[in-house]
Amino acid sequence: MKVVHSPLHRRHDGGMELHRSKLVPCFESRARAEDIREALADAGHALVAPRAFAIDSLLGVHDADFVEFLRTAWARWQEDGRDGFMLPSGFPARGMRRDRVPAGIHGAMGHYAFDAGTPIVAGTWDAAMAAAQCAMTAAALVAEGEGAAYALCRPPGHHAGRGTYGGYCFLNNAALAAQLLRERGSRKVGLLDVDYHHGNGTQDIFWTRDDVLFVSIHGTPDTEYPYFLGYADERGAGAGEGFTLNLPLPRDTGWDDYAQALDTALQAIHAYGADALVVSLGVDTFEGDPISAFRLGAERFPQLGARLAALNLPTVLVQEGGYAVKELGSNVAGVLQAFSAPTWRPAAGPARTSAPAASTAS
Ligand code: SP5
Ligand code: ZN
Repeated sequence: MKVVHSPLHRRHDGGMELHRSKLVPCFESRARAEDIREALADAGHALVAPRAFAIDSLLGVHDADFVEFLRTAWARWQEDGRDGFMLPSGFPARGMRRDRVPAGIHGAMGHYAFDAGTPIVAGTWDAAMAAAQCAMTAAALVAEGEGAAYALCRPPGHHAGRGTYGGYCFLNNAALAAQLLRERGSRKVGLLDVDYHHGNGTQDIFWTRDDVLFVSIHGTPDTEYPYFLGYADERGAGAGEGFTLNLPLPRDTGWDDYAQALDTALQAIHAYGADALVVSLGVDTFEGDPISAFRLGAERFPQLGARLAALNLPTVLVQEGGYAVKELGSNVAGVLQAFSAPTWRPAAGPARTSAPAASTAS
């Protein structure tokens, strides 16, 4: 299948994260994307470059002031006489003000960030924008008739909300893919997040919408990052009520229990009547992942891919987490296998039209 990849991810490098009371190099590294790219090229997938989507194409998913913050953050940091990497150290918690953005860069950072593990460096904006373009390009390919496409996004995206960043994520690549599918003829998009961590940003973005069903299988926030979202009682609000489904699982979950949750998730997407699928593909569910605690062996990733492919929907796969660098590429390649089988072809497809979704006749 087509793999959309940009070398610009390399510009996001050199930052540190607060981990167990120490600043350590980010687990989210350049080597991750390099390993995936090599494994997918070896497996015979075709690497393609992203298209040049403009900044405006982010605004269906993100607030304009947030995008402007990300675009200019590094320049403001430098004007403050600083170098290295940017991490916030204060956040507006309960009882403090969130209705105004402090004028200074330190306060502004705390306003938009939600953790001290997501450094901004000189090249972060270029890399995040390239990753967003990879995701939108993969979605455009699927809207134009490809059965499936994979976006090799780095930095990842599913923790980034409408106006917040964290969890190594700046722009929500999977949400941008879903939004583009909607604008190019899809009526109902199923968005399945299988990263080990809850996709709090994606949930935030689609919380009040019924045109994208968000389903997430993840380590329970009772003990796992991002801690403050991802419980089973979060089901959406307003028009979006019932269109968010969280399936949290305890640490040490193995394949049998995982596969049951996966069946529940796939059944929900089928029942919803999705005409396209976006997968937030984190492979940090792997038993060897250094920051996660599920117990899926490498042999489970082809099985995961086969179940995803069995939905028979036009599918955009978007890379999220996965930090066991040595096995990362082969685990991702495993998921993609079923979609590359010569016999696989999605049954239903979004209307192949360039007209906006809203004007598509039923
Ligand atoms: C995209 C993605 O996978 N983001 C994950 C961000 C996680 N960052 C904070 C992790 C803190 C978990 N604590 C580590 C415990 C090690 N046993
Ligand atoms: Zn993750």
